[in-house]
Amino acid sequence: MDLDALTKHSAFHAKPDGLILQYGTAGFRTKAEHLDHVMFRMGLLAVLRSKQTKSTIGVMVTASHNPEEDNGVKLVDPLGEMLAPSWEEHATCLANAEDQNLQSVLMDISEKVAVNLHQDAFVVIGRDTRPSSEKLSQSVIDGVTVLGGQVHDYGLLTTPQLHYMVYCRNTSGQYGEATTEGYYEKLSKAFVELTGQAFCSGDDHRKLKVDCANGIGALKLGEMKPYFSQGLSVQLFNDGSGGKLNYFCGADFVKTHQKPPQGIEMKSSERCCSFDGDADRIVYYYQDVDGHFHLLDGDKIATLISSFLKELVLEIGESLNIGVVQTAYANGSSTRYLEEVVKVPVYCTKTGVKHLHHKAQEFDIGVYFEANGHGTVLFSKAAETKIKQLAKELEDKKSKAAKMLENVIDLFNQATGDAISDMLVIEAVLALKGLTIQQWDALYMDLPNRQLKVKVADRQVISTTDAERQAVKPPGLQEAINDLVKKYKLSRAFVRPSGTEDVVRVYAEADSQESADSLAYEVSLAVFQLAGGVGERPQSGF
Ligand code: 16G
Ligand code: MG
Repeated sequence: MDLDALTKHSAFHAKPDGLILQYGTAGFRTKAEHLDHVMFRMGLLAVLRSKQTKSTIGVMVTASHNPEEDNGVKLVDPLGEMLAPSWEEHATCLANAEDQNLQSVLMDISEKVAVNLHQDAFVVIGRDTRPSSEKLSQSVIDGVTVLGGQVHDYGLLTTPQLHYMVYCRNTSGQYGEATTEGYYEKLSKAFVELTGQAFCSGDDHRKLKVDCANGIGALKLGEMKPYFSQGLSVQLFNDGSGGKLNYFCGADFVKTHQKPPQGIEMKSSERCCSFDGDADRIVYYYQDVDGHFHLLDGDKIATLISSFLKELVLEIGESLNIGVVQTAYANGSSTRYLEEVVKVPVYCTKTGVKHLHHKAQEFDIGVYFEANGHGTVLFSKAAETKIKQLAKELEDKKSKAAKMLENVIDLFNQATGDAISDMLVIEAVLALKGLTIQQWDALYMDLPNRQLKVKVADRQVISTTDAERQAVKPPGLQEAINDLVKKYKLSRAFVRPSGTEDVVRVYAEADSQESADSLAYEVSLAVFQLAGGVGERPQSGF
């Protein structure tokens, strides 16, 4: 380790006085102007992680669905997964070290994790389209090179594409070729093969309008379009040419406001979808003939896909177990439908992809989706091998189903949730089953729900258990929620501190929108009173 170089370079990336940041649900996230030192230091940390795992590590510069002025950074582990939880602590320590202690903190971490400093290191970097991202990714590169690590800068990428690159590189290309063309070709080939089995459905069924949140998804989906054009024609909106990133558009806006994004023309019954700012989330929607907006969120996606997979598994006659993983935000109707109609076991984990991903790995086929549209399907190695064997057998119903499953394996990004890959799977399933978006929507009726935010002095005064469904602190809060929930029918409510914003989130569902709104409001008031609310008291009426 060249300590002089480290001292010299870290001086160019000084930490602002008094700034403390946490490695949150998905990395560091805050105003872009406060992140330069964090980027440099995450470059350093990526080198240590690469040396320790003897693998390529990824660093993604993005703040996903946050406003354009924000930015963020997250590390990607060898198999394309989120950074191991034990390393999040090291990340936080390193990001918050005072400049003069940087060296000693770095040495401390190296010792704790037993890094062989002579080992080579390789780090790949991607970034979203935020104005601040290019400069910040240069700071990551500076951090990597000062510790002698090698860098490959992919430049603009969606978050899932970076996960894919890392996974490819660490499996010697077995998972795919570690280039954007490799990604486009792998997914498109599987999509075209899979939809090739569908009865020809009219042209209208093959059209999809995509709101790209004025983000990186527009660029990458634009590049990819020609690869799958024989199976699907996509029309891009909010492609970044005019509007601002995530501003009145994108998956997060559509899901939380339950209304269409600006900048998209929707005709009745047209199939539309929205990506978020780094293209790892997707939600679908349409407007009915009466002009009513219908949202098909991550829960509806999980249901469509689980039913499809269940049918294929029954067809091939192998005892592959399917499990579905959701969070507390999953609509109660979706859970009931999955358990009672699709007949698959459903599990609930804490919010954040890493928790769902981890649980989903326990099954032969693990389907995980957050209601906000973040998810994928994981296949165990054993399941994949079995499916591939069957697919090679002579043409019969069984091998046909196995071939379709083989395409599905290739189509899902096995490393993380991916809006592009999820979109192609959904489009393929709709085509194969001959379903319109209305028919898909009609599988079950969502319970009306409402999400609100409450500002408090310190959101960590709230702690939860039971996959965030029960508040254990502050005292009295859960009892208050229980009493409020009793006032409404088919109701449920919970609160949790956000992992990405300085707020407490409130979720409520009930038999009518009015009840869901009123329950959410009452729970917000309880949070405000019992958990140290600041600023204006929560208001009723939406
Ligand atoms: C991050 C998570 C997402 C989660 C969201 C919750 C990843 C890659 N992303 O965006 O899964 O739903 O945070 O945000 O894990 P919250 O803690 O602010 O509610
Ligand atoms: Mg995102």
